[in-house]
Amino acid sequence: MEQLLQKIEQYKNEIKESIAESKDEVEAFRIKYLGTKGLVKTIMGEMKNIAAEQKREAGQLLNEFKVFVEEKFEGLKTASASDLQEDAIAEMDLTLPGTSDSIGSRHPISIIQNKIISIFHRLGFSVAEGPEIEDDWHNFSALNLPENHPARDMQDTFYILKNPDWLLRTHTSSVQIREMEKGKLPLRIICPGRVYRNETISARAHCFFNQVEGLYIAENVSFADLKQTLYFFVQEMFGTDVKVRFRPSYFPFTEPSAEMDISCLICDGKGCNVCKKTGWVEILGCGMVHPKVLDNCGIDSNKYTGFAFGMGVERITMLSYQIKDLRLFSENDIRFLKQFAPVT
Ligand code: 2NM
Repeated sequence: MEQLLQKIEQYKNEIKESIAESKDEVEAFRIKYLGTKGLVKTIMGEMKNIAAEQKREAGQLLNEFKVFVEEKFEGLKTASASDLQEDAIAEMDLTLPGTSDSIGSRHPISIIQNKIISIFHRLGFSVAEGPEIEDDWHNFSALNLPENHPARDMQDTFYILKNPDWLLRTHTSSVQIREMEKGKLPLRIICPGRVYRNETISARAHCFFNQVEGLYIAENVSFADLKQTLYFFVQEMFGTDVKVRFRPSYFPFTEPSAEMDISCLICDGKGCNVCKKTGWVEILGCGMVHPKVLDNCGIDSNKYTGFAFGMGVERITMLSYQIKDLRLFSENDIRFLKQFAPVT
C-alpha cells in the first residue's frame, strides 16, 4: 500500500510536467497513460496485490489518479488546439480586403413605383390599397361601365367561376370607389397595385401588371388643377426638359377625358422606334370624375368635383430604363434583376 502511494505521487509529478506541442504528442500522451496497455491500466492491475482490508482505500486512490490523468489529457488537448489556432492567426494577412455579403437589389417596378408614390406624396396624396379580388360593383358598375361594355367581356376579365359576381380587378379604380364610399372628403389618394387582364402575353402586354391611379375630390377642383398636378409629376419623374401634351380621349368614368403624352426620351422628339416616329409617347389617361360616379358613391356631385388619372408602372419603368420587353419584369432572371440599384 505504501509502495503504491509512493508510485502514484511519482507518476503525478511526471505527468504534471508533461507538455504536448502537437496533435501527435497529445496522442502519444494518451497511449502512454490512458491506452489499453497504458500506465493507468497497469497500475489498476496492482489492486490484486493489495490486502483485502485496504482494497477500499486503494480503489479510491487509484480512481482519483485516473481522473487526474484524464483531466491532464483534456488540458493538453485544448492547449494544443489553441496553439494551432494562434499559429493560423499569425499566418493570416489581416490587411486583405474582406468579402462582402450579397444583399440583393430592388425590383425595377418597385423602384419606379416608390418614386411615383414619393412625388405624389409631396403634393399631399396618401396611399390607399384594396383587394385584388373584386365584385362587379366596385370594378365596373360604380365606374359607370354599362352592363354591355366590352371591358366586361369574358375575353378581357378573369372571372371567378364559382361566383360570377367576383373577378380579378382590371384596374385600381375599384380601390378609389371603396375610398369614395367611405364618405370622408376632401379626398386625395393614389392607389398603386397589381391588376389583371386576359391578354395574350407579348413584349408589350401581360395578363398582370401594375398601376398607379390617382384621385382628388374637393370643392372647386378643376381641369387646370389636373393639368398642373400631372405636369409637376412629369417634371419630377423625367426631368424639366421633357415636354407634355394632352389629347382628348374617352373613358366611361371621366368627362371630359384626356390622354397625356410626353416628348420621346429616347430620340428627344426627333422620331424613333419607341415613339413610332411621332416624337411623343403616351404615359397616362385622366379626366374629371363623371358626376354619375360621384353619385354612385354617395358624393353630392353638385357640391364636389374631382379629377382622376391612371398610369401603367411597367410602361413608365420601360421608358425610364429603356427596357424593351416587359416579360423581363416577371421572369425573375437574376442577370436582369441584379442590374438595378442595390437595396439600401
Ligand atoms: C384612368 C383614366 C382616367 C380613374 C377614374 C377613377 C375614379 F374612380 F375616380 F372614377 N379612378 N381612376 C381614371 C380616369 C383612370 O386610367 C387610365
